[in-house]
Amino acid sequence: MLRLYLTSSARPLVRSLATHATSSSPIPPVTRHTWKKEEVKEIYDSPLLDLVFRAASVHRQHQDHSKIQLCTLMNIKSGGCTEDCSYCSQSSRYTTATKASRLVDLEPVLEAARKAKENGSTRFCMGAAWRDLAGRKRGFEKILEMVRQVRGMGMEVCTTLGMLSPEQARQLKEAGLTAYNHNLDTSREFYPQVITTRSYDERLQTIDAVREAGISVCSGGILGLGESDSDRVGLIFEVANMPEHPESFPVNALVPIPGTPLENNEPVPFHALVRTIATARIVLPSTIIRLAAGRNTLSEPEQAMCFMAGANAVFTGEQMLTTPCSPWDEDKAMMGRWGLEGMQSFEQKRLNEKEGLRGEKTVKSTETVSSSL
Ligand code: SAM
Ligand code: DTB
Ligand code: SF4
Repeated sequence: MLRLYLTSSARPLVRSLATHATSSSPIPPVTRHTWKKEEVKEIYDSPLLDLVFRAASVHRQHQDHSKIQLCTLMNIKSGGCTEDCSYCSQSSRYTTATKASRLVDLEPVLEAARKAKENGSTRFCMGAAWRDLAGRKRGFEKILEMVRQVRGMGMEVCTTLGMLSPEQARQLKEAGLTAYNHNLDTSREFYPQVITTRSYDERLQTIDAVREAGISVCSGGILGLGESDSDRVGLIFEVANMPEHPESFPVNALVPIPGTPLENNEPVPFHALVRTIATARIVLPSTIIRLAAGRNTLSEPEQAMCFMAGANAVFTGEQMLTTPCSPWDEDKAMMGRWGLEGMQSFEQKRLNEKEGLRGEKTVKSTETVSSSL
């Protein structure tokens, strides 16, 4: 597949992709689910500008590259988590500035979701610092109500609550959950150096339960953990061979948290972030690639390069979970400068099909966004 683009016999294809915006491409969009690790590595290792060019071409062939999905996060249950994820401010194993809290009430959640919608976000994601939902029957019922009500506002609703059973996934789907975030975080090989309290296969089981319940899967990773290029390739290789590609692939850059084992890690080199995004874009052509944690440390031209390489979603608003987030007004102004617009809710074709919404009117993120977009 890669050689098609790199050998001299592929020149007409490269030209057709380059001019895709103005002519109808003769190449039908293809999504593969069987990738060899060497093939992913060959893409990742290709000359950086060729890689970005190819990713941008694939992006234009499969999706509207002028649209960015705006998602707002809310931490609905902070800290005190029993897991030992070595990057996380919310693990009870480390002494960090994050305090443990109880599950928040419904009203503040609805208020935050309304504010997010008014500011142009079309997805609202609620995170809880839990290993799983065992023994949390009342809390889970409260969360199901949060999901129902936020979905009722016409927003896409996502949660990240730790491990799920198939039955819990089914109940979330019934309540109207659009997507569930559960990251693989890194390659299978490097994973045991980052987390020991939950296995890679347990993560895959939750992802399977989510997919089988008909919920969109949001699963990606985190860079800057001390992993190698081969681990970044390994992460993409894992999701590339899933029976369905995740509808969304978040790429987090480690935000070093004082008190955690990774507090002194060096930032991930920017070229490695771009290579990861571009490779994911090529291998997962219809997936939304989410530029996630750490984005506020990137300059505007760096963010623009990530969008060029195929990133098409961001977290925006007042806060990530415990770390800073780029605010709506800055993001809207930046997007305006680069000719980017907010995605409507349920605009992603695969997600729309999963929700059985084909033809149904979607909610415009721009409805409530300033005309500067
Ligand atoms: N308990 C849920 C779980 O682990 O699935 C909660 C969501 S957890 C905070 C979601 C993801 O955020 C993690 O898998 C990791 O990729 C990312 N993340 C957490 N802390 C981070 C940090 N300090 N820097 C960057 N990304 C981080
Ligand atoms: C994801 O991959 N990144 C988001 C979302 N999914 C839930 C969370 C990032 C958290 C960053 C660290 C913090 O704010 O605590
Ligand atoms: Fe707990 Fe999630 Fe943080 Fe891991 S990433 S310690 S599971 S809150």
